[in-house]
Amino acid sequence: MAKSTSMKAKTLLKGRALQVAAGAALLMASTAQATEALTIDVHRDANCGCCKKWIAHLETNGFKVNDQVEANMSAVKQRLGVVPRLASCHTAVIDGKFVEGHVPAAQVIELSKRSDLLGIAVPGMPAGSPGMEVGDKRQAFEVIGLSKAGTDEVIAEYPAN
Ligand SMILES: [Cu+2]
Repeated sequence: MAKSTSMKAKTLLKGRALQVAAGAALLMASTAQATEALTIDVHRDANCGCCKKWIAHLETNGFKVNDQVEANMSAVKQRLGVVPRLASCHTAVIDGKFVEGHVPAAQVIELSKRSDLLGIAVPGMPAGSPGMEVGDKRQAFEVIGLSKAGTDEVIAEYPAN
């Protein structure tokens, strides 16, 4: 009797080891996927300096940026569903969702987990946001999410306390 119990325990252990191995393989696969998902298209005007600085911020944080110079940014915003109240300078697209303005890389990464959102935005051009550094000036700003229903949600507040 004792022998069969110990056999059962061994089989369970073996099963558990297999589960752990499978879990590790899954984890590795999802890490590879996350790296791929970091490709982002950025639409901007030719002479936009702060747009280029924001692109540099993304690249520093591991993104691969497809830089696209546009003749008509308001047409691009309209096409991508950026409502006028959320508008800024450049408009990026990742996984079919828009990223409007000087959004910090952390929120761009979090956007991949939000299938309920059309996109996120930092409206205007607040000083101190990524790509809008003006000496030590730190203007408070919010990252706003636009839901598929058309409502706004505050995703993050800066400066973070
Ligand atoms: Cu700007």
